[in-house]
Amino acid sequence: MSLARLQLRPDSVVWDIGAGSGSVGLGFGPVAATDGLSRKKIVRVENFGERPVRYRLSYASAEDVPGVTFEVPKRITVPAARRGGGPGVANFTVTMRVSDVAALRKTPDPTVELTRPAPRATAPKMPVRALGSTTRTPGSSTLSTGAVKLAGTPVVNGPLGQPDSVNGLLGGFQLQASSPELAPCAATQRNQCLHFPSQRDGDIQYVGATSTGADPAKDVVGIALTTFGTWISPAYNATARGVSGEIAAIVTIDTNGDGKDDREIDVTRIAPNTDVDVAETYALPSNKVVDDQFLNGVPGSTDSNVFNSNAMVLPVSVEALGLPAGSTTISYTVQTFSLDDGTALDTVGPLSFDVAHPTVKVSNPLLPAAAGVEGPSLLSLDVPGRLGITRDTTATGTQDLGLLLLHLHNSDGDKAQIVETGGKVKGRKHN
Ligand SMILES: [Ca+2]
Ligand SMILES: [Ca+2]
Repeated sequence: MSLARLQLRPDSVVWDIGAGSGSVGLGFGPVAATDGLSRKKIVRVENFGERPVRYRLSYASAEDVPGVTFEVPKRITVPAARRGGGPGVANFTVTMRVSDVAALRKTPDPTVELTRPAPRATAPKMPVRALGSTTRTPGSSTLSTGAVKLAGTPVVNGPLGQPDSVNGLLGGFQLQASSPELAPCAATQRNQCLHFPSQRDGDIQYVGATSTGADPAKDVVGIALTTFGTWISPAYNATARGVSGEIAAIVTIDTNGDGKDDREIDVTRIAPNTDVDVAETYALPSNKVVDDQFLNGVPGSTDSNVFNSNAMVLPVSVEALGLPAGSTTISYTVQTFSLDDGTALDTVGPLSFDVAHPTVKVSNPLLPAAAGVEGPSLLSLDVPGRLGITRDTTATGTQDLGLLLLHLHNSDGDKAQIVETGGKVKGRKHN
């Protein structure tokens, strides 16, 4: 916003965006955009001078955002300071309006790398505190091999795999657990509860798993989780602990059924001061890094809505799991921690998953190579049409609660969808 025709005396006028903050920055934060959506912010201007001042206002962009307009009034007049103290005050409204959702583009932050990270030999591990665990009774769904039909308006803004494009992505998983909402902490309960309402972003809602197969030479397992609240960043950052709204998610895996964890997956940054979030797998107890995979399984050149979300996919290569010969079943536990105060929040598991035989999985179409995925993909494009489903009842003793679909680009609270029966999915909406 620029000022014109203005004779300002030093310190005579104050712009205040927040209540008493003195800030002159104005941001709308992340917005789940739909056509015609608008948001408003009030700017308060205080005049400590003896005369009224008049501003002519206009909006000047520092970085163009196609499909979005910003409106300000043409003029404001701020009255002179009141006699006996107190500034003259005028408020005006800044309106952000999504004028053309199809024109929206994403500009990658310079801290996001667009290519696959190389595994690192050592890395700071997240602190882990033991929690009690919950186990779900294995169940079964009535879904059968075939297809589910997706309907709705897709998010397709530009070619797949281009850094400024946004294409809605979808993941399908064997739903293995549905975790209840945590209650606020009380004097008698300090664990498995919310110390702050913002910790809902670590309150696990659903956990699921899938795989592209069981071949150590090429296949990948994906652990999916959703939470009841929306996180700002999903990754542990050893150099910026305690950033409000950040959570840490870890998955511990017993690969040989002896009751001891052999692998741990952390959601972390590949390096300090970058926003390249990875699922990093360690061998236990050596803590040696054995795998780094992009969070959600796609590189930074394909947007997967990592930040300000409540759904994520933690991939790990089958090779890195180091399964014993002849065995394809793992037992895993998902835990979340709040970085607001370092407390353990929620835990789900142990859950049993057969890497070679997911009871239900999306068979086609999977993301094409243009998305930058090396090898078989865990995700599909979230577009209307048929989504092929393969049902496999070979696995025994694994939690099978249906199909968990993650619509990674849907709006907050609308990303997870449970399909319990075969056939048509009604009321699907993308936004
Ligand atoms: Ca929960
Ligand atoms: Ca073990």
